[in-house]
Amino acid sequence: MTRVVISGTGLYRPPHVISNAELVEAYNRYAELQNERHADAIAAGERQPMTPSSVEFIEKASGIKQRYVLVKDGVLDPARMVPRFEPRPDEQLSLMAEIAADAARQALAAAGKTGADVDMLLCAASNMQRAYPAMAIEIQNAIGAGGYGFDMNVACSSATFALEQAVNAVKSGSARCVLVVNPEITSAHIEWRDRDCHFIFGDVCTALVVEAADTATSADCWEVLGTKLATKFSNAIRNNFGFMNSAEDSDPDARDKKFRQEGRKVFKEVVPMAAAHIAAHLAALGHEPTAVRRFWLHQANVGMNQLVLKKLVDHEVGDDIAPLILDEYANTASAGSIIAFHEHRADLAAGQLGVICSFGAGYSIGSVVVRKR
Ligand code: CO8
Repeated sequence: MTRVVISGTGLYRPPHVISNAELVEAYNRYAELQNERHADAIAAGERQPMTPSSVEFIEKASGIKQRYVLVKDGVLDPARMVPRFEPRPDEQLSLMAEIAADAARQALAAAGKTGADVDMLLCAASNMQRAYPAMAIEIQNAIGAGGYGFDMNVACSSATFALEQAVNAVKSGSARCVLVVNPEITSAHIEWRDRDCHFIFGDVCTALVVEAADTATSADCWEVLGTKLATKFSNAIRNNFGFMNSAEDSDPDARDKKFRQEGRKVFKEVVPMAAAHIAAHLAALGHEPTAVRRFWLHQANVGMNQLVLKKLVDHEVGDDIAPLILDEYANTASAGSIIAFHEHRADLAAGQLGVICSFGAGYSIGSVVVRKR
């Protein structure tokens, strides 16, 4: 059986930072303006006043301290509360392809490869910039890759689900070198006017190179020992944005056309599922959770990750076992666990085990067990 490795990773980090203080100041000003505008309805008891957001709540409830965004313009304007992206002509590289190509080139350079070595490209993310042509094909063209590409979306688990497709393609011989990119432009699809979720997400793009061990030349290779995916339908994280919207005569700006969740329900339901999933995956491969040197977990909530780990190893673990990146990046949907892997693996020694695991909307859970070569 062909041994498969992750031989390089890349990370595109957007140029702008929004701190919690800036975010809360803009939101609270927006809420004040709304309350002034609807003062009569509020006084008549026909409408609830908007309540302010707070930095303390955000940091305590989630662990998020800031987020990166592609554009800052518009989000912090209380009269707008939506980022202002410049539309591009069809002849120009689209924004999603641009950030993906940047992360892809970094991953290829780390793997000692060029675009010409790639014969399969997966663009895996929570949102695609357009319906078609597939983003992956535009990125394939931008980096000079051959073979074929396609898009896939499993929300926060898009990257791990794509990793399984990449690993299987290399194992079966249908591809030699697969590039997985995860461009997450979350800022265009969250509701910045909803205090329950305005703090959650950040923009980023990650990339991974997957190839057969015998073609890999990088000194930093991670053998994939196994992948395990699971889904279970839930409406607790949902977004009704889609191509039927205008034909349904529904308001494209209505609240249900952006990210919505029942955060507490997600927390309670997903933690046990994720812990059981990782434990079962490791057991099937003949390993105990305590044998794992590092967990690169989905980055949605610091408390959530601590609980998943506590269920797995029966005691509290620190950053050394399960590094956190969401304080700096916020929740970057499918890219979160890959950012953690990208930034926190250099200190592991040959032979040590790690687990990349995502969990989120669907529900969906994906785990990838790797060993440093
Ligand atoms: N400031 C102050 N108070 C607030 C705020 C705020 N910003 N927001 C809520 N509150 C209040 C609430 O109104 C509530 O008040 P009350 O008690 O009076 O009703 C109180 O604070 C507590 O609210 P919650 O119960 O909602 O607070 P939690 O402690 O549960 O924290 C979290 C909320 C942080 C959202 C938490 O529940 C959480 O992180 N849950 C896990 C969520 C998760 O993992 N989701 C995964 C989603 S990501 C994913 O799958 C990708 C989807 C696709 C990405 C799309 C990209 C856009």
